Parts: sequence; C-alpha cells; structure tokens
Amino acid sequence: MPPALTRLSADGQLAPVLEAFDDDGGVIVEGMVGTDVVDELLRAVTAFAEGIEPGVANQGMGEAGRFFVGANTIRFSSLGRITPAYFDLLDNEVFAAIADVVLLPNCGSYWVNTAQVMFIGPGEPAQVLHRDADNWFQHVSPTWPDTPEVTISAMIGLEEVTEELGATRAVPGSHRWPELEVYEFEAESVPAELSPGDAFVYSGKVLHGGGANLTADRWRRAMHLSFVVGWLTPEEANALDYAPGELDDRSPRVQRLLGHRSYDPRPHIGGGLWLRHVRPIEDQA
Ligand SMILES: O=C(O)CCC(=O)C(=O)O
Repeated sequence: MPPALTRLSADGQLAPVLEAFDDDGGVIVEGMVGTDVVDELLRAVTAFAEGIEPGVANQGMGEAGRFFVGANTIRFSSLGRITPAYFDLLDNEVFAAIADVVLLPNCGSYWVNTAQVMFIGPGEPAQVLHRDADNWFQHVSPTWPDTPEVTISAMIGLEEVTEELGATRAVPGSHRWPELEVYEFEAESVPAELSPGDAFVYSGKVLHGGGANLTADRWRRAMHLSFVVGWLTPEEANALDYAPGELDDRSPRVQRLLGHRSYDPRPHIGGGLWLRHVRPIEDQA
C-alpha cells in the first residue's frame, strides 16, 4: 500500500503544500474552502441534484462515458447558474496560489476546465484510474512524464467524505511513472478522505479515480473544480453560460476564468487572445 497522502492546513505556508504536491502528485489541503461557501454550495447543489437522474452525464461519449462516470453517480456543471457561491469559490486564494505556481510557468493565463458536482451513489463501483491530462493527449507525448503541467484539479468535500463513501483514490508518485497506461486497473491507490471544506488538490498527471461507495443508502457529496492552461480547450464550455456583460460585477479573475476576459500573456511576450473588439483592448486584459 502506498503511503497516505499528505494533509496540510490551508492556513499554513504554501511551500510544504507545493512540496507534497510535487512529491506525490497531490495533497490534501484542510480547510481550503470557507464554511460559508461550502454550506451554500452544499445547500444549492443538493437541491438542484433532486432533479438530476444518476448516470446521465456521459462526458459526451455515450455508453463509454456512462461507464466512466458511473451509473449511480449524479453529475452536473454550470454551477454559476445555480449559486453565486461558485464565484466565491473561483476566487479562493489558496487554490489560486497553488494553481499559479503549477500552471503559470506553462502559460500566460489559465481558465476553468470544469466545475462539476460529483455525488457518488450507494453501491457505485470504483471508477477506473485515469489521468485528467489525457483529455489533451499527454498519453501520446513522446516526452512523458517530462510534459508540462496543463491542468490542476481540486476535489472539494461538501460533507464528510470517507473511504467507505467513495473518497477519490490516488496513486502517489504516478505523475512520474515512466510507463503510461491510459487506464490503469491494478495500481494500488490511497483514499483522499475529506471533511467539509477540505480539498484534494492534484496534478493532471497523477492516476486517480472516484472510490467505490460501499454504503447501502448514503451519497458521497463532493465537487470538482479544475483549471487548464489558457491555450487548451476546456472540458466545459463555461463562457456560454453567461451573456456578454453578465459577469462585469465579478472580479477580473472570475471573468477571466470563465472566458469573459481576454487571455493575458503578460509577462510573456505575445498578443492578447480571446479578444472581443467591441470593447477597448485595454479593458480586456
Ligand atoms: O469522483 C471522483 O472522486 C473522481 C472523479 C474523476 O476523477 C473524474 O471523473 O475525472
């Protein structure tokens, strides 16, 4: 059995968090999301989940996607349409600080890949172990594992998330394995157990997957938030959720993360991307 994942407080120094992230490919940041935000997210998405049938999310891949996400798992995105607490989550300073260090050396700017409620239902088997960066073909890179970090994820506990309920499982160190199996069935993994507001922050290169929910009648209530470098297409078409101007009262970071502000390559040399010329260019950076 690999060693357990490192757990560190969100109130502590950033350096040990980054060190554990680098060593294992992921780290549990305790108390990363404040109680007010977690309570509101839990309230709003639990109410919304009442209208969602388990197993309908399929990653755009039909039956193969249903196999991937699970038949008794409730998933949905577009969370800013459900509660403004989502915008507070996007401004989370601890996740921003980690993402800046991990992603910014590989891009001028990053944006939301996806934010998804992931409620794993009773009896759901474990998800296949996979790497999120495979969305962007890192599995065909001849330089693997020496590929840049293109995506970073956080699995956030909205309630207590135990191993029995299906805590995310991860394979520490697998972000550096020289051999690359796209889907890995046999690797030994460890659970990322969370209290409400804790987050398992992990690299797009580390093997991980949802755990089996071994209970007869309880749901694993957690949500995922990931960022991807600005030069790659995100999984979720976030920008289409909001009308032009609708996010003007949100922070510049939130606007950029959701595709309502331009891609700012500074301090690197390069022109702006994702521009709309109906506004002066300087308003868009
Ligand atoms: O539900 C989980 O714990 C992990 C889900 C996941 O990794 C995914 O669907 O990409």
